[in-house]
Amino acid sequence: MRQKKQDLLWKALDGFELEVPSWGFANTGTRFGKFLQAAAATSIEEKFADAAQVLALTGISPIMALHVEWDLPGGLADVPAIQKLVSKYGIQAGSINPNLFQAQEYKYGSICNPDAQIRQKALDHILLSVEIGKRLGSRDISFWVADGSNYPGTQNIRKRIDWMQEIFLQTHGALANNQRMLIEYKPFEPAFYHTDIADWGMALELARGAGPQARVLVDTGHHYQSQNIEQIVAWLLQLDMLGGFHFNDRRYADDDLTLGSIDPYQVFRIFHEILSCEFERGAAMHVPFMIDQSHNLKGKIEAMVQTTIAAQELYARAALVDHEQLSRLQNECRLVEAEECFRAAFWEDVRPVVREWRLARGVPEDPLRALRESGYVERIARERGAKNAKTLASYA
Ligand code: PSV
Ligand code: MN
Repeated sequence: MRQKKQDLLWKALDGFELEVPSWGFANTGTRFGKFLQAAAATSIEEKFADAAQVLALTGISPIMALHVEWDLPGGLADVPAIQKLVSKYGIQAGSINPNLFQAQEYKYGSICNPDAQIRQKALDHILLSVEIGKRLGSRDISFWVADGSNYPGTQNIRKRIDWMQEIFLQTHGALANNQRMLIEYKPFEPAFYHTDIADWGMALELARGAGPQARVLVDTGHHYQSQNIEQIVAWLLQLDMLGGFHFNDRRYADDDLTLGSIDPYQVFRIFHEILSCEFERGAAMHVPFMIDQSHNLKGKIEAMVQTTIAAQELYARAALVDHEQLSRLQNECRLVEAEECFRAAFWEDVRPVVREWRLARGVPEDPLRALRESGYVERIARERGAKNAKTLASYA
């Protein structure tokens, strides 16, 4: 590989970081059940320990997203313990995820529930999440609103818009200057007739209505079949409304599969949109890349390392696109040459350079092999096995 490409790759690799989800280390699964893993984390400390292990192996995932209900069930009282874990394990607290879907009261919705008292309960939880974010120095509050309905005519969609808008306004009002709120969308599931925030247009409108610190979050699994996700990304970038990603892959719906396992070219195309925007603006976009996967069959830590590697390699490949040349070819409508210029980067094998980069940065050149050889998973499986057998009934 020529020197210019090498330099491009090293620069890209140095600037690439991922946030891992705390829930990806615990015994989560599908709504039909879960296959228990003896090595799954059973406490917030174990989640931090696992995240630290992934960081030691990959060097690029120093942040972990937290889910309030699962990771801070005691609310603000749990903040000091989290702060201790942050310094003990060298993993920062990442985005804070309020839980608006688990309580029994949310059967007919949380922030869109027709019952004002239930909406208030949801708002109280959101405001608690904002406060937790402030105390932990986490910038982003990340909203996944599972609200919706299953049958036509059973809910007033427009009233529910008003209720959401009102709550997002109040949330925005509680944010510190350095905090942001990210609004995720999802076309269906758990609701099957209508989802209150079903697509990026609705999320965008809600974010704009909430205030200047609100943005849209793109979860790659939350799209219709064959939807052009990179086009959505391009629009959000152009409007300065892209707040971040939840990475995973899908074949049929929100399958939570390993990033790039089904369509690596799509991940490349998404990264390209970001990098091309950075090239044109001459400035880094600082888009947070978070993983949102829950593995029922693969080993949790192994899958997290595999995802991290996949993201890193696809990002590196996207960084090889020659933006100047591509832009010239696009302007002159030289279609085949433009497409080949684009695809050439996708087909480039960056793995040897990534391995060199890892060694130079003090991490194993093959993180998956290093994980296997470390015996870490076997050790924690011995330590946690009995506890996991007991926690079959709990979700995280
Ligand atoms: C459920 O679809 C989900 O995967 C959403 O994407 C959230 O971001 C995540 O769970 C955590 O609440
Ligand atoms: Mn998500």
